Amino acid sequence: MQVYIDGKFFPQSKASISVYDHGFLYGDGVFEGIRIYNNNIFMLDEHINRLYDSAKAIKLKMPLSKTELKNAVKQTHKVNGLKDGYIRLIVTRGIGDLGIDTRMCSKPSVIVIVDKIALYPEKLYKDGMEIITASTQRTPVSALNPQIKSMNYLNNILAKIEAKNAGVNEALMLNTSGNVVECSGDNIFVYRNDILITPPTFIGALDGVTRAIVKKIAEREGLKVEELIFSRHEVYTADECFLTGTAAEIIPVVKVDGREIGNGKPGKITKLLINKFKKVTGEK
Ligand code: PXG
Repeated sequence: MQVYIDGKFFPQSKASISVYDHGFLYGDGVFEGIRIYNNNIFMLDEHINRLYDSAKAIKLKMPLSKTELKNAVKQTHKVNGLKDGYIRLIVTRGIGDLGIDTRMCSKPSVIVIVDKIALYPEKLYKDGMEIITASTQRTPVSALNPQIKSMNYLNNILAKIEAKNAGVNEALMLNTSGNVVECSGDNIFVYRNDILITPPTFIGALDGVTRAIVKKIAEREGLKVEELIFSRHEVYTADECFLTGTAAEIIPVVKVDGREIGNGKPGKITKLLINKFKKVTGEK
C-alpha cells in the first residue's frame, strides 16, 4: 500500500514520521476512520467536517482546505485501488521540541493510509455479540471532550483491554455519573418501550457518522428515536440493543454483563436497520 504524507506517496515500509512529531510524543493530533464501499468513499464530507471540528477544538490549523484534503484522500484511494477497505486520515500537530508548547510546532502533517478493514467475526452479526461494562469511565467532557476524535485513544484502549480480558469484543463505557455513554469504538443504541434511544453527545459520546445514518434510517422507517440519558438498567431491561461504527456497521448485542437482552437473539428492529443500512452502503 502507498501512504500519503504531506503531498507525497511512500511505500508502507518507508512511510514514517519524526519522533519529534507531537502526534507521537503526546497524541497531539486528530483522525478519522472512513470506509470504502464498492470503490466509493463513504460519507467523506461528514468525516472531513468532523475532522475539521476536532482540529478546531484543539486549535490545530489545518494545512489544507477541505477540498484539498478530500482530493488527497481520493488520490490515495485511487493510487491503492482498493474496492472495499478502510481509510485512516490523520493530522498531527507536526514536529516540535520535547515540550508540550504547540507554538514550537510549525507545520501540521497530513497522513492518509488505505488498508483492508478488520471486522468483527461474521458469526457475531448473525448471533449477536456479548459485551461487558468497563470499569474505566469515559473521559469527562470537561477534561477532554470525546467529540474531539484525537490521537489520544488510551481511554478507549483501556476499556478495550477490559473487554478482551473478559473474553468479549467490546466494552460499554459509563460517564462519571454512571450513565451509559458508548463503547470503546462504537456508539450504542437501545430499543425499549417502542423507542430507539441513544445517549446524547453532550454526555461524552462521539457524534458518530454511523449513528447519524442509523437515526435517519430509523426515523424514515417510522420509529420514534430519542437522544436520552440512561443507565445500565435501561440496557439490561431493553428489548434490543446494538452498536454502530464505521468498522462495526450495525452489530447486535445480545448479552451485557451476563444479562440476556430481550430473548437473547438479535431483535426485529435491529435486523431491519441492518438490512436498510446495507442498502445505504450499497452492500447486498
Ligand atoms: N465511538 C467511538 C469512541 C469511536 O472511536 C465510534 C463511536 C463510531 O463512530 P463512526 O463515526 O465511525 O460511526 C467510534 C469510531 C477500531 C476503531 O479499530 C473504531 C473507531 C475508531 C478507531 C478505531 O475499532 N470507531
